[in-house]
Amino acid sequence: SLRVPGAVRAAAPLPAGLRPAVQPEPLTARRLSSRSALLGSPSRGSAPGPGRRSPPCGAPSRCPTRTSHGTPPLIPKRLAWLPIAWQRPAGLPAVAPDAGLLSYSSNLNINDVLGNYSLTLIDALDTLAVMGNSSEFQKAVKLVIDTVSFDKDSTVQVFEATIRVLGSLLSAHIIITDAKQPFGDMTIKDYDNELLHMAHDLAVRLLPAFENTKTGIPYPRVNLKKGVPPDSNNETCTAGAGSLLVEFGILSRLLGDSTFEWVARRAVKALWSLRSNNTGLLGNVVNIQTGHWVGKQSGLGAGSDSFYEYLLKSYILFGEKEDLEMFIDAYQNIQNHLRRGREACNEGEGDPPLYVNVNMFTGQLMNTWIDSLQAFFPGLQVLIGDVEDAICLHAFYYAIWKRYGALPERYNWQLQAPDVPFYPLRPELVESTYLLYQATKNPFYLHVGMDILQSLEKYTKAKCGYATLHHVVEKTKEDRMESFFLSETCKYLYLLFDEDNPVHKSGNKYMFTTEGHIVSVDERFRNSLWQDILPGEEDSTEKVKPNELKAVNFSSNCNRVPDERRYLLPLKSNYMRQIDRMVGLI
Ligand code: DMJ
Repeated sequence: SLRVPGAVRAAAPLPAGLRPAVQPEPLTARRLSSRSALLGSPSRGSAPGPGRRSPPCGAPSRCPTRTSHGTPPLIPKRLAWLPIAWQRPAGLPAVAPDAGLLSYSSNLNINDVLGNYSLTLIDALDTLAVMGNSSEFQKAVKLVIDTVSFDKDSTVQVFEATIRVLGSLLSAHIIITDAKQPFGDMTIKDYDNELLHMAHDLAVRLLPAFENTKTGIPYPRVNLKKGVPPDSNNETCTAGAGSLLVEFGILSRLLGDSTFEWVARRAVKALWSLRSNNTGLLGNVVNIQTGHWVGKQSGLGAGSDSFYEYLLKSYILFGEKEDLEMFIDAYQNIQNHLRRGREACNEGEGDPPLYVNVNMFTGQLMNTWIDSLQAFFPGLQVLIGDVEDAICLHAFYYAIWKRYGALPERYNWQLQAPDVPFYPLRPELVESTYLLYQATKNPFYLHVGMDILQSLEKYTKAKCGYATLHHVVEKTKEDRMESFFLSETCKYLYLLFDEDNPVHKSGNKYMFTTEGHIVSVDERFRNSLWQDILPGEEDSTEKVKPNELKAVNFSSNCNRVPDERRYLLPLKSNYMRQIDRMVGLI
């Protein structure tokens, strides 16, 4: 049963069976040659530092991101709620620009996600393309090319810089250079691969994070000018260190330089080698020098989420068999140890299926909360074809949304109350809603999307944008709008209702990065020029064909939801009511 007595159980001591840390190959001069060239440049200008050390990413993120540029796009009528988010002048807060904002240097609500590099402008680029707004896309790209520099004395999180900035630059570059131009004319006059060069420049500045680490797992933060800060934290989270492969792999394959894919892949393998012998699970925070797990919690939310996502997405994009094998193994271990509740989503007795947080070594429950980040998982399940199970988990999160008009960062399913009550405009529930709609075409998911849209309008709309909810019960606002609101939340909502979007046309095959950036699933990403970074010489060239996925022993596949169910509730009403009762809705 999901209802367990007591609150948080103590974590188990480190078991003897912990696998030893891998000893990575050192980075060679060849691999780092481009880095030295770029990092050798003298310092120019400086940005105020964050003024504090941020916690490792296993903790619920309080990382704020201000909208740093305001570029109003032309928005179709049905999404007329959107432009306000772009109307914010550079650097102004979302709630009230004149409401006594602390200066950047003393405001503890500003940290190392920002980077002082026009984060929101960059993160939103492909949203403009997906909306078919070529004039604003072109204007925004030019603004990025003309004004953004990474030669800054800014200490940034490697993960956030990778998924939000590197990923967006690569996505926009792919859109600009696409011969088919499916979103309308997104070409840039006299484009000379500037965004790719910028992506390269940024990635080279992130490379020091992968040096001087005994495990090969990267440091969580680097200074873009000076490399890893001397007082750097040796602890990092699994998701932060192990979800770099999609962006780094694309960059390597576009440039024909294995460096980036090599370091990202080495980090994934190092983390993978540290999984528990007993359960096969990974923890959420690890020491990059000793390989010891500092956070032994294994779950699907903060600190872990995108690690699993990128095992599958790396495989989809690059076709490397080892990525799929790791994903299948991980998925199985998740089912075995994290999943609680009845066996089937839509039949049988018992509590609804839920994925809980357990001790990675024992599989025992560690606490009774789930976090809002975990709402991405049904979307990943859709991708692997486990639609039936996805329906159930999504329904649980939607019930929480219905109760609060938002998702609390952490929800305690035993206490039926938020443990951490803020909502920073996260996209995960919308993302899963969109992907479930694509898989089932059940109008229920349009209804969910409309419900979410209306809550966003009602509770988060502010004078100069959309604001983080400080407290989902009290509906108080915070002075921050995360960049993923435009890159993900708005994009997925738009796509949910835009049936004819080029993203949905069968001739175009796109995959979303973990930050919601579209990248085309393209032959050129399947052909690497190197084999030395891939496993066992023989295996290295082995690609799994997409139809081989069927052989995997999952309980369902994409066609599992039969047509006759399309206009029924995806989950039987008695099960829906059961979930509503569990979250205190009825
Ligand atoms: C995004 O930056 C990415 O989706 C990341 O993987 C985790 N979640 C945030 C948004 O919630």
